[in-house]
Amino acid sequence: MTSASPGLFITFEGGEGVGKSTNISFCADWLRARGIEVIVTREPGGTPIAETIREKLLKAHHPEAMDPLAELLLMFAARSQHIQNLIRPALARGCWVLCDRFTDSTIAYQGFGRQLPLQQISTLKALVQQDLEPHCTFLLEAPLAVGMGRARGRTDAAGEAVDRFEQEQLDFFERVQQGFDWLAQQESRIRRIDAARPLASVQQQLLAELQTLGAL
Ligand code: T5A
Repeated sequence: MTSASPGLFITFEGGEGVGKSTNISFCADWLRARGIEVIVTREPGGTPIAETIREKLLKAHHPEAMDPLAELLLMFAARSQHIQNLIRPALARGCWVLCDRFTDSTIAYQGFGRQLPLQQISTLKALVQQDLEPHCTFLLEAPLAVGMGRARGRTDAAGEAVDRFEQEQLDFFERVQQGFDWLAQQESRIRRIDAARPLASVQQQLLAELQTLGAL
């Protein structure tokens, strides 16, 4: 978080289907019931231009393969738009911003998954984020089979097709998971949440964590 921002910036991270959207919504409702102004947003996306970039990034089939560096640059292009037009203004107004994925996902998916150099990501991160860092990150962790099974159950129930990332092979997702594990060891802002447990138990831990963040 920037030192000038009165709001809190909280990100939710983890692999496919671990429960980020479900739990962001739960945390937002809980905070709003306590009179806190909350904005829920996501990456890639969050503003009209960033959502357009998201469509290109997630679209399962293109007439050509997406170059990994182009994918990385698009993630940061969407992020720049999101930070400038939504995240920073909201924090400056004193809102809490709850964001479904942020740069930790880029490190895990493009850095570890696609095996792009972490130095390139670090350079882009400095350019795009400057002094902005999440105040706190909840890393939802579950075995791959659990998360992917939940994600598949949700897309089947909604009649949706799998996106471009969900088409990847198991070894890609294993590297992504190693990336999140590595990040959790580097960054003290990351709080690990065992998301394989029943939802009520996951949410109990999230509330306990939220209560440590402010005078709630
Ligand atoms: N990406 C993103 C990058 O490669 N680089 C980047 O920099 C960024 C920002 C985004 C894709 O983009 C990639 C990563 C992604 O592949 P997305 O649609 O945001 O795509 O994909 P996911 O984050 O995977 O979203 P999902 O909606 O699939 O997963 P969630 O949000 O983690 O899971 P959720 O809440 O939808 O839950 C899934 C199902 O499980 C149930 C829920 O009810 C739901 O049905 N569930 C539980 N069931 C039992 N017990 C629990 N504890 C449960 N928690 C949830």
